[in-house]
Amino acid sequence: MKRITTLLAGSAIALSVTGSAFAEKWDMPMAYSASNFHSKNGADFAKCVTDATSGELEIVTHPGGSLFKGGEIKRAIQTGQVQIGERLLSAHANENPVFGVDSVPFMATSFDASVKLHEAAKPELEAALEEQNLKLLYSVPWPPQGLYFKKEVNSIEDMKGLKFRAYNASTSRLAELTGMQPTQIEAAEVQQAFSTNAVESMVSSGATGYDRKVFDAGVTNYYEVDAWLPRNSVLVNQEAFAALPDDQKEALTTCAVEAEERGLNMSKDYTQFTYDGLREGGMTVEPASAELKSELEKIGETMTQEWLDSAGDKGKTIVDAFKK
Ligand code: PCA
Repeated sequence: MKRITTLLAGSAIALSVTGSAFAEKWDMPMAYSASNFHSKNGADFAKCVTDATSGELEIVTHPGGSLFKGGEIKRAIQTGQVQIGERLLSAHANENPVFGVDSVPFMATSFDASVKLHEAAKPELEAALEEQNLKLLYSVPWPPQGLYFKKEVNSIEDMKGLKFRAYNASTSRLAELTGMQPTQIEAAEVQQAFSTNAVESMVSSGATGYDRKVFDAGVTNYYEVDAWLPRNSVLVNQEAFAALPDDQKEALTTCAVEAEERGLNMSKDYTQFTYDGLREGGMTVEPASAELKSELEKIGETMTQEWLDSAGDKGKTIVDAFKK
């Protein structure tokens, strides 16, 4: 923020002005820990915008769900309680199945496929967001999803009856189809949930287990499944965006393009880093057994069909573009 001190000519009165009359400060809620790469990338994005506009548009990030919890962030942006924020869009697939496109098991299982699927889905995603007074600024995938347990697990049989932490409808459905009992819990509360035995399992990336130190909460095994790569999306309230001068709009979109690219690379780097971190914490990290993987793939086929049924023509358009 600019501080201009003007000494009025011929008088001893100093007038202190903070920024210009139109300087804006935007608070940007984010749901994940400050040390997570999404949060660091968001802080870099915020600095990029603040610098590019010489502080005329200052963005301040609030990680860890400190301003709004994950589940509240999207609505807060839509209603203008905040102008901008980051959210795991797939948790809103109940509003529009298109939001769940990145969480269909085994549809896109690598970083390259995730980028391709996102490009294929973007027109439909942007249209769905526009209906809700939202604009997509950038989107960054989490590392590939695998399974966490407090015991060794080699097949779906071993998972039956476990209490399972879900983060969206698709992870709840996966639990149902594997005979587990899902409860939706914010990433910020995952360690607590494991340590009190409220849950005994979850599907997530190495990142969230590492960020939340689940090895200190009795979690012993991580199985690499590479089932899908869900995305965090940074969204802006459309009216707030439209009200900005052109140079500030441009700063936001230019910094967003950079953030999307940088975030993708950070996510790739964080994958191995967090597997190593889980091992250092005492956990066993290994690929899922062939049996477990093929059982999960079968469930993936069911869930792909369910998603296609719910997403209708739009879903088909996306999948056709993705498979091209
Ligand atoms: N971490 C987030 C979403 C996907 C991921 O890898 C979570 O577990 O909530």
